[in-house]
Amino acid sequence: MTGGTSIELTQSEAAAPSAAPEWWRSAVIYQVYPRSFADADGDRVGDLRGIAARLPVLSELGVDAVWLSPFYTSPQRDAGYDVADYRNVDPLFGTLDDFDVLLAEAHRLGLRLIIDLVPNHTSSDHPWFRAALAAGEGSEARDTYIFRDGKGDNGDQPPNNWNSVFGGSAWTRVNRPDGSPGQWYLHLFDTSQPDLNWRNAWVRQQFLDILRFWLDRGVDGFRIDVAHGLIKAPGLPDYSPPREESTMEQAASTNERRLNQRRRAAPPYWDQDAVHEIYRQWHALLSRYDGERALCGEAWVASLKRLARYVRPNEMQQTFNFSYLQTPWSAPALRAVIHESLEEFSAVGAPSTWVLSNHDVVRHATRLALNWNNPHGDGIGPDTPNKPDPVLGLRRARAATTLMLALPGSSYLYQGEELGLPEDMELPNSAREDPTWFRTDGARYGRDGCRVPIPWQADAPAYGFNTTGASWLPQPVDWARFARDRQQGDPHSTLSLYRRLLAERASRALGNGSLEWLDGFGDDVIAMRNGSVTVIANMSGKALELPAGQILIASDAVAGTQLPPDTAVWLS
Ligand code: TEU
Repeated sequence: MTGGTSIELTQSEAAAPSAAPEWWRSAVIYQVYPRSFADADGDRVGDLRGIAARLPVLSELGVDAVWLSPFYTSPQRDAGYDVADYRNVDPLFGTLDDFDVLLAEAHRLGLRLIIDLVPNHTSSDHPWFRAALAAGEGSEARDTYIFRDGKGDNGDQPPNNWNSVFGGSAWTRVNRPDGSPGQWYLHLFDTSQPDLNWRNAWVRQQFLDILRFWLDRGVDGFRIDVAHGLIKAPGLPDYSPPREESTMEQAASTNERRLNQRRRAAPPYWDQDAVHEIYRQWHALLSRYDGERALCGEAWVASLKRLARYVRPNEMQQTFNFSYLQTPWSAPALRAVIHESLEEFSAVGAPSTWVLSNHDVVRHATRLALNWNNPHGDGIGPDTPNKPDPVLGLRRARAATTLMLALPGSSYLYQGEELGLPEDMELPNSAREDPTWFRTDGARYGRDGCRVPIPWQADAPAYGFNTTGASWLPQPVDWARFARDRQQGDPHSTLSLYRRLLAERASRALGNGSLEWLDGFGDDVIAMRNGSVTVIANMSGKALELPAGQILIASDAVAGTQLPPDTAVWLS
């Protein structure tokens, strides 16, 4: 792919020739995790009024859109991804009026707002699930979820061998009204998150109505939770996960490993072909609204080729690029995933997206310094051996973001990464809330370490998260140095770096640009051009002589023309 052949792939090719490309083709979208952003009422958990008050800060930062993680009515067993009413706001976060104010404020500031839709499962507190339980076996109401008889003489074995993403079986048995044990229901996540039956026409109709409810209120789009999971294979067959990679496979090149991965069949609960029909229907609904409304799918699928199917012309507009997020800090691996992403997404006329952090993964200022495998969702905690070096992590994170924001397409940022926030690796176990921790008896720490409320002011209670000083997850004692007010006036801070990158990216229209690889810098260096900007990222472990040009932005200090290791620059 390098070594002589340079590729030219344009993200805006698929846009209508005369019209400006749609906003979502190039947008930088900032993820707000409402529990941990800003707490206006001081009840330990962030809220919509807190977010509305801080929106000007995001507009100044230079992002184009905000994605809000769930704020709906919910018993909060999975931090709001367990929804009990899709058309209301949980009192923890405020009211529908607060939502309308927040949306109006976003639009006033020129920010788009997309919200999180959770269609794979509801909360077990949802009236639909309550009705299904009450209605009994074989009823229409039961058919809205996935109930099955158990195996074994007394039906006391789960219907199949599927495991929950959070650990343990994916099935829970319920009692009949007379107290005797009855059927089992499927939950790919927590017991409190029963999976809906998406082969049921009534369920589909309900979600069209829910989409309309929020579209009518004026949202610019939706992030679709577990978009790859709605349809399960007929007959719900047992699944045997592929054996662990052999040493030979581990030694294989990144490209070979990628190919091997592709050959593996998806589990019978992920990425079934029949799921796409749902998104075609949603696409048709959104296109009846003005203002370029968009769907972004959260789909953890095996390959970029399978992923691109979710953004074919009549389906979603975007899908998160988790292949990119999961790529280690290695130039050959990053070159391969960037090349493949641009190729696969442009083949279907969609923009590529890029993301380094979110509320489910170890923050990239920590993850990029890992020198061992940390499986997705495991997290890092007090007893984890061989913790990554925070100085190296932050240095690589700044370089990684400098590279990402130069790429054509759309990028996602997760609240706090603009402050260089690391994973909280010392969160006390007694404070944990992620169901992963409980369902695995503490074998996996889970995701709380990336969800700690963010610091605004160095010298205020809860670092300015609220005025009471209490927060739902305790904040580390040494986070004053990451506080936004400390970084504001400091030209070397991570916040200043993000601001400069976003401003330059916008003024040079890099999101709608195209990428050309540059040769001659060696295998361990990423060198590319996007429009008027040359980008060099040094992963080689030694200093590198920069080509001629003026440094526009450097992720860290550059001495003369020597680019230090783990540093990236934009040159003009
Ligand atoms: O995540 C879906 C998903 O598959 C994961 O990334 C999952 O969180 C991870 O594997 C856990 O180890 C979405 C949401 O982003 C996540 O926060 C929710 O918990 C999950 O769906 C269930 O709604």
